[in-house]
Amino acid sequence: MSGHLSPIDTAKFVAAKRACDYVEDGMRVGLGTGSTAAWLVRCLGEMIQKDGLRITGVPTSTRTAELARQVGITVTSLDEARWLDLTIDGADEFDAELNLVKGGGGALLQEKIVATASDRMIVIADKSKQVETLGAFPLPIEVVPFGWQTTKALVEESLSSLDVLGDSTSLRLNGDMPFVTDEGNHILDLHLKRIGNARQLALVINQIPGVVENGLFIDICDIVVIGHGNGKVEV
Ligand code: ABF
Repeated sequence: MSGHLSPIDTAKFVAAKRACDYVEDGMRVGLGTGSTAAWLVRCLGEMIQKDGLRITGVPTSTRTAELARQVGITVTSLDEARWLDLTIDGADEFDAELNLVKGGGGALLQEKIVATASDRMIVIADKSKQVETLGAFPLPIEVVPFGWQTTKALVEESLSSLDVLGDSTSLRLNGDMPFVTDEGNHILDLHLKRIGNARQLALVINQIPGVVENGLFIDICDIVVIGHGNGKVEV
């Protein structure tokens, strides 16, 4: 399955493969979104085919649901599963406290709900996602379409009192049209450069009417599995 991979794909693949060690027979597993999580889904599919692994997967996006079904994972909804043993997902950034920025793929809302409903969350990532301070990656905020320009203005205004660098936000586009999430919402990307107090920022943003959720995952991730381009893995 891994064939001839570029260093970046090798890093993603080895992280995903290593995270499979945490998956046990009979588990209910949250399946993340993104290219690293796609490697995980393929690896789990192989374990189902080759080793007879039995798991139930709860996907965090329609993309992941489609891939999971293709590789033979039994898929169910979170409402059906209620609580999960484990969620494995990618990230855009993680710091030493295992705080994350997620949502570059636009699936942050389902990702956060699923991860929060899990006994354990494991992030799989290539080394480039590790940062000293969060914020270089634009922070995604999912907002309802109604009045999104007002919501955007309120988000920008709220930043003036916070420990962040930068205050510009942009509406995420899909071609010429606003990007639409699986839940029918839009995404604002906050270009902050540096997030000094991620916990405070997450709380303040989520209090603004029109904001559904933000891409900061605080106290949710338990383990980060880091893949390197040379095939090495750190946990
Ligand atoms: C999901 O996919 C997102 O939360 C994150 O934005 C993205 C990471 O993508 P990739 O694994 O392709 O870098 O995990």
